[in-house]
Amino acid sequence: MIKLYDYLPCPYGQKVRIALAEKSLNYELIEVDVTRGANRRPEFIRLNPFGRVPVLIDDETTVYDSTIVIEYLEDEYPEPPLLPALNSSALRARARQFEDFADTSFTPQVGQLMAEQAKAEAERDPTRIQRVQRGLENILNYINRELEGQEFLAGPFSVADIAFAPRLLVLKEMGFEAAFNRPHVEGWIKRLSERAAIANLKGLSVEPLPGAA
Ligand SMILES: N[C@@H](CCC(=O)N[C@@H](CS)C(=O)NCC(=O)O)C(=O)O
Repeated sequence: MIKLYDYLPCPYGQKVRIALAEKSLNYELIEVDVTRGANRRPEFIRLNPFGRVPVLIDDETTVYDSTIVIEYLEDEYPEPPLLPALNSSALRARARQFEDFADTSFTPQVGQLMAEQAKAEAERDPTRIQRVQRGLENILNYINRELEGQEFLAGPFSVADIAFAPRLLVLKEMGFEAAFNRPHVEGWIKRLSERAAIANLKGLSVEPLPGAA
């Protein structure tokens, strides 16, 4: 039986839950409230010494970090695949690059915007907000160009798309229209939202989170 230690609003945990749903894998969810420090308890640090969700346990195997967890799932439960075919090395590299870009640039920047918006208006840093908004505009313009003539970012639906989905889906709620004047992004968001694994995703929220989120 698979166990997933996660906090529902965490975009990295959401990546893993999308992958589990795409692969129709059942699991037990154990909630770790990172906003209340539950991830700092010794019993959780024993699972992940870095004290971060998500952590997946599959029988004797404990894996943390969303990218590595999804790679583990891909190795252990290859169907349906979430990376391009084994003989498409270039496309596989492209999918991994987009996943890394989403994890280390897009998702944290949306997180910074959430952190600013959660503050009282007088305490917000307008320069930071402007810088982050410009950064997000640049990312979305780039993605729009990369999606021209493509359904998904790296061939068939893959980890590249999964990694963007969690934060892409909350941007509108934050008053930031990702699809605004970007027809390829608009079609992509629509295609992503129609997938059951994404449509049924729990925990979409604009709550700022500790860590890289
Ligand atoms: N690179 C990690 C990032 C995970 C992460 O940042 N998780 C956040 C919640 S979204 C967390 O556990 N934060 C708690 C902390 O850093 O204290 C992954 O992809 O799994």
